[in-house]
Amino acid sequence: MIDNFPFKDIDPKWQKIWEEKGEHHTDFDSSKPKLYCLVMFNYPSGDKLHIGHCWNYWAADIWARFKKMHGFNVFEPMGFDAFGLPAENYAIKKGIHPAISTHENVTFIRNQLKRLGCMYDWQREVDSSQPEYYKWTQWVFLQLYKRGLAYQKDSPLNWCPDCMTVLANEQVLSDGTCERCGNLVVQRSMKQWFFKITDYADRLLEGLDRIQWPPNTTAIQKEWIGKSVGTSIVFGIKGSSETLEIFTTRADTLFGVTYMVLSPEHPLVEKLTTQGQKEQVQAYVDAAAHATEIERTAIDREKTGVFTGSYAINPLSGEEVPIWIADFVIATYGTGAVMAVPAHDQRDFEFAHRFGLPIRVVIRPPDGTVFEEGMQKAYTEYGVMVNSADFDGYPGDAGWKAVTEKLISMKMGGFSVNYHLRDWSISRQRYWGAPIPIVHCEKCGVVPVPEKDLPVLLPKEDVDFRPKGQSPLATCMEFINTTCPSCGGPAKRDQDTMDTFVCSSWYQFRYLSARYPDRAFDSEIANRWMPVDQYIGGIEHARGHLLYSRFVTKVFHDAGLIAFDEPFQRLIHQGIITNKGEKMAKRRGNVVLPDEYMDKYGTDVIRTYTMFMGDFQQGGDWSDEGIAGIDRFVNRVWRWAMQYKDVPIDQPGTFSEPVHRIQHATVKAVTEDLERFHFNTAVSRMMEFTNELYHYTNETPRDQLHGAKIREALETLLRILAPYCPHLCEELWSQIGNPNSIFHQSWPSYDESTLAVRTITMVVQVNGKVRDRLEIPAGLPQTEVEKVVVASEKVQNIIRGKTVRKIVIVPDKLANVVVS
Ligand code: ANZ
Ligand code: ZN
Repeated sequence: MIDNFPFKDIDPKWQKIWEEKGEHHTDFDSSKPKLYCLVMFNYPSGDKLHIGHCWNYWAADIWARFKKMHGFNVFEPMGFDAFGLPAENYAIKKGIHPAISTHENVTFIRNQLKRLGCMYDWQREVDSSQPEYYKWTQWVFLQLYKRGLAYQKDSPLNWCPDCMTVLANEQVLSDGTCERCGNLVVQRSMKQWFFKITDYADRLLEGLDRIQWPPNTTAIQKEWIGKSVGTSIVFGIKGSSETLEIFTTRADTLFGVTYMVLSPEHPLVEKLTTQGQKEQVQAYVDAAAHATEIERTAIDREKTGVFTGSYAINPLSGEEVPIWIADFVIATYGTGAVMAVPAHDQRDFEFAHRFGLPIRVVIRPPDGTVFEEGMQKAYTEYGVMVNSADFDGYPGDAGWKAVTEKLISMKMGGFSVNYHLRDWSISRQRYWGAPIPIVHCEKCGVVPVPEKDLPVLLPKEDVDFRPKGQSPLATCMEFINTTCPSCGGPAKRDQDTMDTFVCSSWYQFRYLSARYPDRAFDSEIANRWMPVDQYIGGIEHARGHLLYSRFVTKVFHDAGLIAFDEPFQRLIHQGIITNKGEKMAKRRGNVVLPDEYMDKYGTDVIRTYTMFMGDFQQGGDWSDEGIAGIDRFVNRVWRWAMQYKDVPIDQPGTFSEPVHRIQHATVKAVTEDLERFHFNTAVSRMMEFTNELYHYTNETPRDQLHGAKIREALETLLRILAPYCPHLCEELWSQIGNPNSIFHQSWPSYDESTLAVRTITMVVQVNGKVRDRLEIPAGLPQTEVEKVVVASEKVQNIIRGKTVRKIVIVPDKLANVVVS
């Protein structure tokens, strides 16, 4: 009886050997082809590593090991995205300084990570909260500043009253709540730092066609960038020299404008409001300031608005239409004002109904159907222009362009492109982040900190880091008071810190030069090692991190630092793991931690189980019963290997054709599955192969086993299982006498020609007389042949009622059933 896999000894044994030999330390100068496999780095918010993280990390590692065995020089780093709100909130809750609590969490998680059996190159670990790292985050800020891509402005922003900080648009959920704490986000106007990501809108769109990302993710980015091609139109104002510019995608509806709408924040609101309307308008503007953009633009929201008392003049018809204010118009999109066409825009239609404004049809369906009578909703399709003077009969697309041309000739408008993407707000009124490397001098104004003076250290002592609505750094005088780098006079440091998404926007570069003290990254290494070949992480980052990283990479490119301009060539997302069908969540108390399971079953079983649980990109359901099944499988492999690894390699014997065939078929299937991240189906194939090996060895006496073939089958199985079960396979690999790591072996190949089942015709006799011919697989074991022969209908007809004395078999040729 052979014992089960002694993982308690074997797991730490191999982890130690790998570490001592520097197995996972990537040699950047190796002549092998490079492969940069990156998984989104860990966010140490106070929670331990749970199975959701591991699912990601293991998938990445299995794929990377698979590629390593294909001869790639694999780089698989790991680090900590250690600044930011969750880490800081955790510290506040515990009453510990964030520097201390974050350090403790990082240490804890690093130890958990080291048990996972992944190929992390720990020599290149990064921690974004350490000065050696954030010095370079500040340097990134300065590069953007130098290029005019970092600027300050007063602007209405998302403010979370609970976290007491500004949030980027990407951090506000679609229901208007804070993604961190779930509280309702409000609007507040403040002076903030922004990165001008909008300058890159077109290139961020264009680049999507050059990378292999899930179509869903590129679609999300496209929509978020929201390129919109249309017309800007200038309206005159009755009795005033002011003009009102609007943006529209439907210039073909210009003759249907029956009123105009300004956003409550529009600069003309005060000027255009007449005496009689003042009070009403002021009340409305005040109320609008409290609603978030998401609430304001919700389609099902009841329309509200007020009349300013002024009128605009339609540049083509000369008609005068009333100017209203309504909060569904967003100050920061287009020009912050719209021409309203209630017959052809649903929002305008509802608004017109509510306030009794006229509705005029200027577009009809191409077949000319008249639909004004009892109109229930706006007709928003493209059609043909009607009631539009000289433009009647123009079809939609030609129509809006013709109207625009006309406006151009009158100098009352032009073609215009707008993006829904906004500049990235990066300043946070919080303590736990990289200080913004800017000094404010009374004489010189805004002065960047010279690169040689970086890092601007985050003061550790004597800072009351609890959120108060203004940055905690503002009250730390030793930090705030400084001298101006330009004139040497007294000056104050910027009191805000940077959004953590700035830290994570460039970490993929830092890994490559993690210990370089004198530069953020080495350009030559980056050009050789990037883009990242495979990036793995959550789709929830589609509008945030994945966009920011692309932006920053493009800026580096434009600054002449790198030759490429996309950071992540290939991307995949993990699915979601549930626990008995329920979403894993801390508040449900059903989050699975890997540690207790690795204690009970060993790392290899849990690695394999998580991959078997479901399709990596679709998700899976965790169950303890499922683990038991994989535990049986892994131990079956171990026991079989231990039992047959010593069969003399030169022992002649009979070999089973099906084993040979399944071996090749398994290698083929596993290879194809791993290439496409189908980790679960590959496990099933390896189980089938293992079953067939048992079948063969159960049927064949040990001294008749084919030594060389047994060894070949064993080595093949170990090599394809190694990415899943690295500890077990290393151990067996060394036990069968191989001096080097199994991961230095090449991935097994397969022979297509063996995959087809070869059949032979077996002649079947009863008492020496031919009764049947059967097509059966070649090399079928004796017992199987007997079953098939006796089951033949023709044989059955003759032997019924008689006794079978014996069956004589000439392999692959003839069977003679002897009856009496
Ligand atoms: C007149 C019109 C007539 C419009 C019609 C639509 C249909 P996208 O595709 O998103 O760019 N709009 C412009 N600026 C706005 C703002 N700041 N806040 C809210 N809405 C605004 O949409 C462009 C359309 O959104 C514009 O075209 C404008 O309404 C509205 F039959 O103008 B349209
Ligand atoms: Zn100065």
